This record gives sequence, structure tokens and C-alpha cells, in this order.
Amino acid sequence: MPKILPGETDIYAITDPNYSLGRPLEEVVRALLSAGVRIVQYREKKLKAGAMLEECRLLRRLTREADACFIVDDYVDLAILAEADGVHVGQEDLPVPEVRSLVGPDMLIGLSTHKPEQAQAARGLGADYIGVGPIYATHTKEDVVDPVGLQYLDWVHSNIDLPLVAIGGIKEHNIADVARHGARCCCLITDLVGAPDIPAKVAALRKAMRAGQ
Ligand code: 3NM
Repeated sequence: MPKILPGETDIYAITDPNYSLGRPLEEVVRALLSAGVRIVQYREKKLKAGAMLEECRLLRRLTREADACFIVDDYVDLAILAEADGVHVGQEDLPVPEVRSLVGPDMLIGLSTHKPEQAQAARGLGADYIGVGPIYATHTKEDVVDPVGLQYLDWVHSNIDLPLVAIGGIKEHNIADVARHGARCCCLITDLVGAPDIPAKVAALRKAMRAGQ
């Protein structure tokens, strides 16, 4: 198990080359880790498998050096080959029990959830944490559902006995509200990897989260 788990740390960063201001993946991830981010998820939709594996191995090395948790989005095979700490799947990806049979007992499995039934089912399926979102509207994900909102986040926080990470449209100006409604861990793409000064952004996000708690 990684030393740090989703839900135990404030910022969960997700990579996305489309929003990284043209900077190389390595530069972005080094900046995140140097700012103290402890969870990094590799999310890539366009590259071929061989290139993705190389990037995953690079991120595995960097996160290991920084004692950070490394999670791969969607691709169970890449997560296994790169010795990631976890894999994150959506409702329409491979079902969690099948993923578990592939990755074994020790790898973390995160499951995206968007409604009560999905959140309630997650533990029984064997997920280790759930994504709750999109909290706000976002254009970052293509097949995204309508925003679930803060009241729904409150409900999940009070009713679901699994670590949760809030995701979707979370930015410096609204992250205090998300923290106030029960999220101890927030996932961000655009407002984080798209920041010109990533360490300054991490510091500002943390300060805002603390203000909301
Ligand atoms: N998953 P941004 S929302 C990858 O609701 C992803 O499960 C979501 O990007 C979900 O921080 C989302 O730029 C996109 O809004 C998050």
C-alpha cells in the first residue's frame, strides 16, 4: 500500500497534456511534487500504449522518489506494468471486481461515482475510494454528466463509508466551499496543471481549503 491514500491528503492532481500550457509531462509532475502534492494520477486519452507505458514508468519513478501515490486512469494493464499504487476507473470501464481480479489485493482501486446508487454500491464492489463529481460544470471531460452540486457532496460525506475525493470544476475560487461540504481531498485538472506557477497555485489552493474546513 502507498504511504498516502486518497482522502488523507488535500490535493489530488490529475495530468492532462491538453491543459498543461504545452509544458512536458515531466516538468508538470516535478512541479506538482516539489509543491508537496502527494497523489498524482496519469490521465491520457490520445497516445499509443507504448508511449503511455513509458510515461507511466517515468511518473512511477518521480512519485516514488517523492514518496507520493501514483494512480493510472482507466488502463489496468499500464497500472500493473508500471507498478502503480492504484488504478482509477469510471462507471463504464472494466467493472471493479474484474479489475480487482487483475490487480490483486494491494493495488488501490478508485471508482468515479455520480449518483447515490453508484456511491452506495462502491464498497461492495471492492473500491478503495470514490470520486464524487462533477461538483461543478466542467469541459475537461468529454462524456461528463450534469453537476452533482454541494448538497450531494454533503450527502455522500455523511452516508458513504469510503474515502471520497471531490472532482469537477474545482478551482481556487470555489475550493473552500467544496472543503466546507465535506471534501478533505479535491481532484483538479485545469486549475492546477494549467497554472503558470504550479507551486504558487498549490499553496493558494491549500490556503483556501483550510479556510473552508
Ligand atoms: N472526472 P477539471 S469530472 C476527469 O465527475 C473528471 O468523475 C469527473 O477536470 C467526474 O478539474 C472530471 O478541469 C474533469 O474540471 C475534472
